[in-house]
Amino acid sequence: MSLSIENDLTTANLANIAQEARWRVIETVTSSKAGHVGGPLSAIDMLVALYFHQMRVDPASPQNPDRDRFILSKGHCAIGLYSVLALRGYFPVAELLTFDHGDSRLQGHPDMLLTPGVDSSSGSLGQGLSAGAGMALAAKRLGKEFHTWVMVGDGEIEEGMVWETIIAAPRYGLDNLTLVIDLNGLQQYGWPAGKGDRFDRSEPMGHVDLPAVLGGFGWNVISIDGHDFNDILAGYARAEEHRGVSGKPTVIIGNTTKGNGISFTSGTYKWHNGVATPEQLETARAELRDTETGMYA
Ligand SMILES: Cc1ncc(C[n+]2csc(CCOP(=O)(O)OP(=O)(O)O)c2C)c(N)n1
Ligand SMILES: [Mg+2]
Repeated sequence: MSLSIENDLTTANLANIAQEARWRVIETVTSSKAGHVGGPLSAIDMLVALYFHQMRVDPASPQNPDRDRFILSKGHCAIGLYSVLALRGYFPVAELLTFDHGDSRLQGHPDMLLTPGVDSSSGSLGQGLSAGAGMALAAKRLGKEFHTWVMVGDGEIEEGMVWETIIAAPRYGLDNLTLVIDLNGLQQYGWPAGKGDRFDRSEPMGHVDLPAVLGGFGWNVISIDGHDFNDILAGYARAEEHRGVSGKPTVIIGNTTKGNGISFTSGTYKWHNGVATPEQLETARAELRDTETGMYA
């Protein structure tokens, strides 16, 4: 059974896939009349790079014990993960339109018992890194090579449980664990923007020197532009190079924009969640159009 990495894809291919994934997010949330938009769109490039380039996975064998693991700890962004999983072949793209229906495999927050490719249920913020550390520790104990990736939001890391694992993971030498922080500068609500804030609300971690803090806790720290595929792939490659060598877990700080890729959702907390009007959906369709074929099937 092969665990493939589709690493022959160019950054232009990956960017094209990400545009389609963005379209699937807004199309699906509009059709289901509920869901999150801003967080999925900030994460999508980093998710596409994981599933289409970095992780050793096989969509035909989602339970393969040797697969790399991924936990979307910011589980409200499930539709971003589902869009990428569908495009990668875990289930039909058409199934996305069942999103959040009562009898769907694609619930509003990830359910590892329902959805092929989902390695951990999530949605109650703050818990995914602990589960990921457990998986990484298990890999070490079992002598397995797989890598565990966890993605958290910048609002999410206000949760104390995240920091319990940030403290514990270096003690266990979990150099097979990589944390990706989607530093999109916004959470759900919060305070009006102050001096130095990028968007229309105060940044959850704007006052924290995250590289210094995380480095101080004993993590390898890599900062990237989370919308630049060259940067993302280089960051991921460096994180994997640490496995079995550095004795330290790695954190990738992905600098992103909430709602990235669609003009009216970009950089505003108001599109944390929401349903597009027919006019807004047409705007999104025009902005995300496939430059070669016109529109996605
Ligand atoms: C424990 C917990 N508290 C509150 C919520 C409600 N909630 C859902 S998303 C969200 C904001 C998350 O912000 P962030 O982590 O920055 O996510 P992103 O910007 O990527 O959407 C909140 C408070 C939750 N899901 N879980
Ligand atoms: Mg955020």
